[in-house]
Amino acid sequence: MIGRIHLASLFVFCAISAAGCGPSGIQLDSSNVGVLDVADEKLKDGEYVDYYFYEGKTGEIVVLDVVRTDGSKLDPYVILFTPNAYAETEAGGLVTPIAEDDDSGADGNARLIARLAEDGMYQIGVTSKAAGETGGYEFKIRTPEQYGFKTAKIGESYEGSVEKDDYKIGEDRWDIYLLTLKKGEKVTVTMEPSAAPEGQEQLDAFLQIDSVELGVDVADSEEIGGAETLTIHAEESDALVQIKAGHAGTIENHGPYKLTIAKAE
Ligand SMILES: [Ca+2]
Ligand SMILES: [Ca+2]
Ligand SMILES: [Ca+2]
Repeated sequence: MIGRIHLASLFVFCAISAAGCGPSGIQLDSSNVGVLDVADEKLKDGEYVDYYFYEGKTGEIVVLDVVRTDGSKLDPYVILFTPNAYAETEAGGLVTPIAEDDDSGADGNARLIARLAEDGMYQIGVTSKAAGETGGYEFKIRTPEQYGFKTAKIGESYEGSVEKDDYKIGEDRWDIYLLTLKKGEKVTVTMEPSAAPEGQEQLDAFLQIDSVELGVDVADSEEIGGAETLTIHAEESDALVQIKAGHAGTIENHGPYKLTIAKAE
């Protein structure tokens, strides 16, 4: 989850005197191939960084993927910053990270799922896990639908099944549900195994919350009578929560389940 906080340094887009001048954004699903190298700017802990911009809309959910290219030894890391901050950075100020990710993609690659809270030009830092890393990468912004992620609502239940062709992270398969919470809302998420098909063992359910924004409190998942349950509390602000419904053992242990999202006190 949120591992560390970076403060981006000054980034000059155009002459200070050029009024109204700002960065131009990249498009959804466009391929942005780049290299982190010694000529790049550095974050304060010494990681090289390339900055990109995306014109986002209020409530939009985006998936940011940074994948190392063939032959690259980079351990990709991605940071999403507050929108419309470039004017402050031109004046020597600092921009604030909203969310960041190291390894949510496959094979150590970075994948961040975020909800954009306001209209604006968002700044994104493509960087590395450790200081001084160099190498090639491809950066893309996509919609959750492009990955088959489902949108969940409070008070609803969903029948699903963890299967071998589900979304893969390492050796684990997941069904991904995206839930938007308003500030102060608290929910209990329960994943209950359903009766297994004839001749198949019942799923050993596993529940995880990932890629949450700052200010969201998540209790550890606990098993109660075969069902996994956990509580999420959006303490400080509206928040996007990524609910991952998966399997506890190997993927040989797959099967159907029911996921319920209930309002908690
Ligand atoms: Ca670069
Ligand atoms: Ca990484
Ligand atoms: Ca599934």
